[in-house]
Amino acid sequence: MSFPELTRFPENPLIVPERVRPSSPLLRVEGVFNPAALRIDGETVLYCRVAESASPTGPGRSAVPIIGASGGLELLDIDSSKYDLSDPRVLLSSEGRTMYLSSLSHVRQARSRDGRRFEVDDKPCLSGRPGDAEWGVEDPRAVMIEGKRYLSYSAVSRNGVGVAIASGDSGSRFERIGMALPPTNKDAALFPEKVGGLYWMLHRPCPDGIGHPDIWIASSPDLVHWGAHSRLLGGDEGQNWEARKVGAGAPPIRTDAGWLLLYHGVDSHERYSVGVALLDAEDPTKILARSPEPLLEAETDYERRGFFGGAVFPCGAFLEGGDIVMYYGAADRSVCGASIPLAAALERLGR
Ligand code: MAN
Repeated sequence: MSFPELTRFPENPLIVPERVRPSSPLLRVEGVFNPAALRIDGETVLYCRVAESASPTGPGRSAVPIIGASGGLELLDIDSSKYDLSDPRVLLSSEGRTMYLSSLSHVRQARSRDGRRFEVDDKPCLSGRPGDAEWGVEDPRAVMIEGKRYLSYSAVSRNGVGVAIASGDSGSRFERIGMALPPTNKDAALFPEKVGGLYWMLHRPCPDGIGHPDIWIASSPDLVHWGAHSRLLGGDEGQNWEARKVGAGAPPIRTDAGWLLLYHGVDSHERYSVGVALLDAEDPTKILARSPEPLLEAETDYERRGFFGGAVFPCGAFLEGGDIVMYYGAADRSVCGASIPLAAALERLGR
């Protein structure tokens, strides 16, 4: 059950696929979800993941959209009878390996004065590129550092999923800085300010074999070179709702009690929930508290049904008038919002 102190916006879902213009006439928008969020000059700015798919070319075939070698859209004509299609997100081999994604994602800006009614840009502000992001860019998290906007995101290609960082001055266009962490790694969230003279980032390696998909933390002198990696928070040390894996959600929020972290936890049935923890203000490698119960679970119809039902996935949050305002993806289909008084969240963490 979600925290009773949490309020979902009555306007949810705030942005749905039908409201988003496809980036090409050959594509259909399947989902607009997992949004990064910033509050800038009285405006709420979201950077949403937009996932698009192409119509099959015939029976038993799939058209897989990718970024081609020239940087433009390319549709791969695939014999889908050779693959396991039980997960709508991917085409799996008989050994359970992801061979293709069923959709291609980019990032799109949406803006609002009241945080509820959004105008969605017609064009992407960040797209995949040949090489390390030919299968798209996913799940951005945004911070404003020294007046510049930064996105950390998953760059996906046939060579794996890595963590890349891009920056932008205006917000309608981001330029890639580089691949911060090579595959397999995702769910990266930058801290919004330096701590102890360094930049910090949460990330989620995906070990194969030994180890678990846990949240790790790293620091950098320049946002390019990352080191001093250490494991921070493991799902297997938590409760059932997060036992399978955890990943950073929104960039940490500075509070008087420490860094407040919203993260996602996944259970053995692939249900995604939102958890909350508190990190030390001066040393973010230390966990001060962690709630045994999830802050938000998929309970409403728009969270339980969609492209991938049963997933609530936070990528952006900020403080506003004593409340934590959180934006999250629901069922890999829509953008939703919720808020909770900061005092109530801290009380749940024993502060
Ligand atoms: C992945 C994530 C998200 C997505 C969830 C649920 O692990 O990268 O993109 O929302 O799965 O499908």
